[in-house]
Amino acid sequence: MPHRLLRFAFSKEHKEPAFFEQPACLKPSYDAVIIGGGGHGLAAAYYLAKDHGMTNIAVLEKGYLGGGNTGRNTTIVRSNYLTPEGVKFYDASVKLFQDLSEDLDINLFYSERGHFTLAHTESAMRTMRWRAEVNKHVGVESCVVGHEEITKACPQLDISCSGKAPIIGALYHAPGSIVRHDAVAWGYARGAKNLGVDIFQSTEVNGIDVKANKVVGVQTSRGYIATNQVLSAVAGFTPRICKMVDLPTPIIIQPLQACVTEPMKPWLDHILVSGSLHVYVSQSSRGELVMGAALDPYEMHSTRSSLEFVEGLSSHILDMFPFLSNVKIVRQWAGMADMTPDFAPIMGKTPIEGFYLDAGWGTWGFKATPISGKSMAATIANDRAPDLIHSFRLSRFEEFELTGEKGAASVGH
Ligand code: FAD
Ligand code: PYC
Repeated sequence: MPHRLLRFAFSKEHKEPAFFEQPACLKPSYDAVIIGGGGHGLAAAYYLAKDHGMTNIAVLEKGYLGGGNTGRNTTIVRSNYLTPEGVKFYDASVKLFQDLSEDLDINLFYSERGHFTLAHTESAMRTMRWRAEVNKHVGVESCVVGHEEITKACPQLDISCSGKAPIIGALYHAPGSIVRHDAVAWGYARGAKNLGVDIFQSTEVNGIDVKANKVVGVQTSRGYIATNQVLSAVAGFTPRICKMVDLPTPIIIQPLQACVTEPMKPWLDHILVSGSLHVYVSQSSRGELVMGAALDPYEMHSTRSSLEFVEGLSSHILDMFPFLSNVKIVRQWAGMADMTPDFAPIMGKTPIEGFYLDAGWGTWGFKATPISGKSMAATIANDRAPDLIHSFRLSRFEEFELTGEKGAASVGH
């Protein structure tokens, strides 16, 4: 073990500089408690303080900030969705992302790359045309391109995919970007803290007290908090938190895996997604290829990653880029994706007064971090959800008004 690490581990005098200090203890009561120190919970805290002047707020994180799906995702930001409601919502997020480094005063390495969703069949091309038309109608830059344009943008790609699944065209979305995911969590955390929000790591919520259908308090591993407003922003842990207030949701948890290669000189400018081969890839600012595949096809509450995943993914990536055969995969991991039946999130008020839900982010929620934070902050401050998230209300499932986004989900399902 490096000497420096040991020195800091055993010494009380040589504290590592902290990005921000944590208060010594919980206050007995807060105006609102946010469960989950991922991007969504932290962004909601930041906008509650910034947009609505609500600062008597606690964010409780059972692990460390960004240690959930926020720090496990493959950082793709885009708004080329299928429904007009989805496109408008994610477009508002892309716009917030474009100025976020400046707003939070932290370099998020926001990098606009252009995003290709590759089509290998005529029926996939039909979906691309559909998405392009909806996107353009709402003012989002997307168009259908032929294989010549894909080859021009990415000459390294074997357009025939080793003869197995020739690419015939793609949906091209110029604003598609990547951004450093953990910095998004840190930036929102520091911003919220500087505005007066209390953030506690290693603090688990074990129970939520409800009296006469109203939230009255939260039991935590650090003690009890009296509060009338609780936001659950816990992604893969949503069913556990909802059980605490007896609230059924249609969410199921499935693992989603990803991996990175050793770093290489920059060669891949764009983000490429293949719906048929169920793989996607981009190159990070460090030079690693960041890659992922389809959801694991079973419910499992675990972040275990498998050999089967890297084998399947590698074989498909090699169909697209045979020259990568000697490149090493250096890390793989998994996150717990909170999947909804219509591939759209669940946001807003619930039948329990004072209990708000920001969930159902499945494989697609990182890109929504800024706008979900802003929308949930408005929902809590006004006790009313903004129109922008009306299509994502929990009650849509009993009203048979689903917001079908399966055709725009990047990874296979
Ligand atoms: P999280 O970041 O998971 O935060 C929730 C937090 O709640 C966790 O830190 C957890 O520890 C905490 N928590 C849970 N229970 C408790 C409790 N009882 N008490 C206190 N704290 C608790 N989306 C995209 O848009 N683009 C992508 O490219 C993309 N790629 C992905 C790749 C992978 C491999 C995975 C797994 C997901 C991907 N996603 C992507 C989805 C995205 O990561 C998530 O939807 C998003 O990060 C959810 O953020 P969050 O803040 O809601 O949840
Ligand atoms: O939503 O763009 C996305 C995405 C890519 C990989 C996982 N999710």
